[in-house]
Amino acid sequence: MALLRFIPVLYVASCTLAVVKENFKSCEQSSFCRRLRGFKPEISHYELDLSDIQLTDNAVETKLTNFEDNSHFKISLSAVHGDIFRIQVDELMGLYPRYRPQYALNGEPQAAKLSVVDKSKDHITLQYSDNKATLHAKPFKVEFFKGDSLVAVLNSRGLFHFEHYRTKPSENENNEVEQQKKEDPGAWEENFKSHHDSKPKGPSGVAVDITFPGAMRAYGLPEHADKLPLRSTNGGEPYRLYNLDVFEYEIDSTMAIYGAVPVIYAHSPKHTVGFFWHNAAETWVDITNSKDGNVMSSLVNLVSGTQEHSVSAHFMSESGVMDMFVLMGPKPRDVVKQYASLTGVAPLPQYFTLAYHQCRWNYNDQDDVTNVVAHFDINNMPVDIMWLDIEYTDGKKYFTWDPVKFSNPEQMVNNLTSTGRKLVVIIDPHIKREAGYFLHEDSLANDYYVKNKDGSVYEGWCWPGSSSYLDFYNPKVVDYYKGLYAFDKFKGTSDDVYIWNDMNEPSVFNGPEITMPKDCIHHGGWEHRDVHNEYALTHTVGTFKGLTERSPTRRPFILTRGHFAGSQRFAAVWTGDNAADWSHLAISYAMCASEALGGISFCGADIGGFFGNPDVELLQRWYQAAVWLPFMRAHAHIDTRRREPYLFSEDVKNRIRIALRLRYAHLPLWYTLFFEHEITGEPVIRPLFYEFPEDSEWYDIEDFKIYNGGSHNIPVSLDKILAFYRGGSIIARKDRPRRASSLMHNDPFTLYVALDNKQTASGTLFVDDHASFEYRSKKYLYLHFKYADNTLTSNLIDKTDYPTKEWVERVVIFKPPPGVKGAKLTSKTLGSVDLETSYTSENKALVIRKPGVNIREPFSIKLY
Ligand code: NBV
Repeated sequence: MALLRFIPVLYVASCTLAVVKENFKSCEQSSFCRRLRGFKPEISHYELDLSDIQLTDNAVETKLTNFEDNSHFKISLSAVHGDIFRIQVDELMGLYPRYRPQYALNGEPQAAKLSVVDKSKDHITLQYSDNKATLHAKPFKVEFFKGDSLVAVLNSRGLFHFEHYRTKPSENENNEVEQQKKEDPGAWEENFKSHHDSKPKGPSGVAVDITFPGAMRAYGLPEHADKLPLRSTNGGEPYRLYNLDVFEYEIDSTMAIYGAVPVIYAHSPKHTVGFFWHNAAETWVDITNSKDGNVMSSLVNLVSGTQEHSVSAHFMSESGVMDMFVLMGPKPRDVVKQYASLTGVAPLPQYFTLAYHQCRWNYNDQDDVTNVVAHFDINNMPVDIMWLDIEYTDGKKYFTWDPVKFSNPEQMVNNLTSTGRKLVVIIDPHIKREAGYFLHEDSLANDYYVKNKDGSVYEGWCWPGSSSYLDFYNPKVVDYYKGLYAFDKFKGTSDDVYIWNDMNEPSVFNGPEITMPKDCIHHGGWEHRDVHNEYALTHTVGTFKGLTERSPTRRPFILTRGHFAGSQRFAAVWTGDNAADWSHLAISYAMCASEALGGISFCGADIGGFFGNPDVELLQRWYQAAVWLPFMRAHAHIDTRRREPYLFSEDVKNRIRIALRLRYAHLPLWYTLFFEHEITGEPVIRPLFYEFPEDSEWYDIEDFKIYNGGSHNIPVSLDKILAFYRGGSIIARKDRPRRASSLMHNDPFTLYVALDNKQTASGTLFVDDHASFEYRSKKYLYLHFKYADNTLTSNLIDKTDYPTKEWVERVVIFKPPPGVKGAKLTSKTLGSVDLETSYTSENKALVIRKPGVNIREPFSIKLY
C-alpha cells in the first residue's frame, strides 16, 4: 500500500504559555489516586477460587476474594474473536450497581471458543488459537502467552485492587478510630479548592497492573500533549485520563486534556501486545519502563521474573466495573486492528472534509464569510469549508442565528455552495438558561437536564452565562436533540452545513477543575463520576444521529473536542487550544499519531496555533506541516490578528499556496487511506515503528532524490516541504490546481511510481461519488496498481463499479530502468497504443504522457 511520510524538522521548543496547574488535581490531591497509587502490598491480597468454576464454550467464571477484608468478586475470562482475551471483574452482591461504558464498544464483542488445556488447584490454563491464558489462584495473577512466549502478566506486581461499595462507617462505631486511621481523608467526601464532592457512595476505586515482559516501549493513552512513546512516570505524575478544558495546556506533560482513550500498546521487535481498560471514570496510569533503570523498574523485572526489558502499566480508576481486554498482537498492525474490532472505525468521510478548512473565532458577519472566500479565489488559494464559531448565534443560544450579523444564513450558505464550498457551525452542549429560549424551555418541561445530587437541575456557568447541560444518557434527550438538526428546526442550514461540537468535556467555568461536579446525576441514576469521560461521546452520538436523519444520503461530518474510546465512529477530533509556538507545531504530530493508534485517525491541530500570533515563518511552516495530518484546519482565538493566508506578502502567499495545492494533489491518497481504514481498522497516519521500514527507500517528493533508511541531514529552506514517498509505493495524485475539491472530481490522475530496490512498486486508489453512502452498495472503484517487470498494471480489487470521467493523464516513474525507449499502453477500449515518454536526468524521472485511459478500465503500460 502506498504510504506517505512527512518527517518534520526538529524545532527548538520555547513555550510561552502558562497553564494554571493549581486548577487541576495532581494524583496526590485526588483521593482515589492517592489511595490506589499508595497501595503496594508485598503480595497480592486477592485469591481465586478454582474449586468452583463455571466453564462455557467461550468463558470461565469463578470467584475472587480479597482475603484481607473478605470481600468477594466474580471474575470471568473470555475469548473474543480476533485474538483478544477479556477479563471482567465485578462485585458479588455489591451494594450498588457499577457502571460499564455504553458507547465505547461497537456492539457486543463476538465470543470465540476457549478450551481448557491444563487445570490444577492452583491454576487453570485456557487456550484460544495460539493464545493461552493461565489464571493463578494465589497470589492471583493472569499470564498471557502467544505461542510459548509470555507476553503479558496481569497483577504481576500485586497492585490489583477493587474497593467494594460499603456503608459509611458510623461515627459511633467502636472501631471508628481504627477505621479513620486506615481510611484516606478524602474517601467519603472530598474537597478541591472551593468545591465539595459529597461522594454519597464512598470509595469505589478499581486498579490493576499489567506487565509486558520483553517490551521496549509503550504507546497510547491519548489525549496528552506529550511525545509519542510513553515515559516512565515514577517520581512524576501518572498519565491522567479525565476530559478537561485546560486553558493554555502545556506540552511535554502527562496532565489530562480534552480526550481520554484508555488503550496502551507495549512494543518490542518480537511482540506487540495491547491492553484496553474499558472504563469511563477518571483514570490515572503509571508507566514503568525497565529501560529507565530505576529502582521501580528493577522491581518490575524481579516480579516478572525476567532480566530482559519490560514495561508495566498501573491503571487506577475512580469507579466502574473492571472490564479489560488484552489484545494479543503479535505485531503493531494486529493490536491496532484488534482494538478497532472492539471500538469500531471511522466511517469514510466525505471527500471535501479532507480538504482545507478555514476557521476563526469569529468571522464577524455573513459578508465577512463571503469576502474571505472571495479573497482565497482572487489569490488562487484553494479552500473548501468556512467555519463559524460561537458568535454566529443569537446570544450563545445554539440552533439560532444572530439576527443582525447573520440575518440571512440561507444566502450566505448559497454563496458558499455556488462555488463548491461548505459551512461548519459550532454547537456546544451547554444550554442557556433563558426564559423563552425554546431549547431551554423544552428541556425544563421534559426533564432533559443533568441533575444535582438532590434531584434539582444542575446549573453551571459557560459562554451563555448561567447554563444547564443536556443529559444524553436519557434516550428521550437523544431523540429530541437529533430532531434539532432538522432543516425546519435549525433554519438557514442545509445539506451543506456541518457541525462542530466544542466544550463537551463538559466544560463548566465555575465547576471543579472547570467541569461538572462528580456527584451530579445522569439518567439511570449514574453519577457523573461514573460516566465523565464518555459524556462528549454521547453528545456526538446525538449530533451524528441528527445529521444522518437530516441528510440521509450524505455522510455526516462532526468535529468534537471531548472524546473517548469509540468516538471515531462519529466524529473527527482536533488537539484543542494550542499556541502559536514551534513546540506546539512539533507536538501536533505526536498527539495525532497517538490518537490514530487509539483508533481516532481523523485528527488535526489548529494551523498557526490558537492562542497568540504566529510570525510568518511559523505560519508557513505550520501550513507545510499540516498538509500531512488528516484534518487540516486553520483556526485562531478571537483576540489574535487576522491571519488568513492571503493577507501576507507575495512570497509567503506563494509558499502557503504551494502547501495547500500539495494537500489538494494528495486528496485521493487521503481518501483511499480513509476507505482502507474503514475496511481494515488500520490507522490513516502511522508512526514508523508501525511499518518496519527496513528495506525501504524514501524519495523526496520534490526532487525525487533517494534516501535509504537511517538518519540524514537535509538542508531545509523555507521553500522546502520535507516529505518522502516510500520506495515501493504508487501514489495517485490530482495535480491540476483548483479552488475547491468539489471542482476536481473529474480531473485526471498522475500516477507517481516510486520503485524499491527490487524495481517494483504497488499502490491503491479508491474512487466514488465523494459524498453518499452508495459505496456501501458496491458503487465504487478500488484499484490496485502494480509495477513489476517494467510494466505498470491497474486492476480492480473488488467486483464493484462506479462510472467516472476520471482518467490517467500522466505516469511519473522515479529511478526507471536504464535505456527505456518508449512505453506501450494496452486496454480493452483503447487497444494497444504507443505513448510519449521523456526522461529528466536531473531528477532521474521518466514521464509517460497522456495514457488517456479511464481509471475504471484495467490497463497495462509496458516500458520497452
Ligand atoms: O468557541 C470558542 C473557542 C473555540 O474557538 C476553540 O476552538 C475551542 O477549543 N472555544 C474553545 C471556547 C473558549 C476558548 C478560550
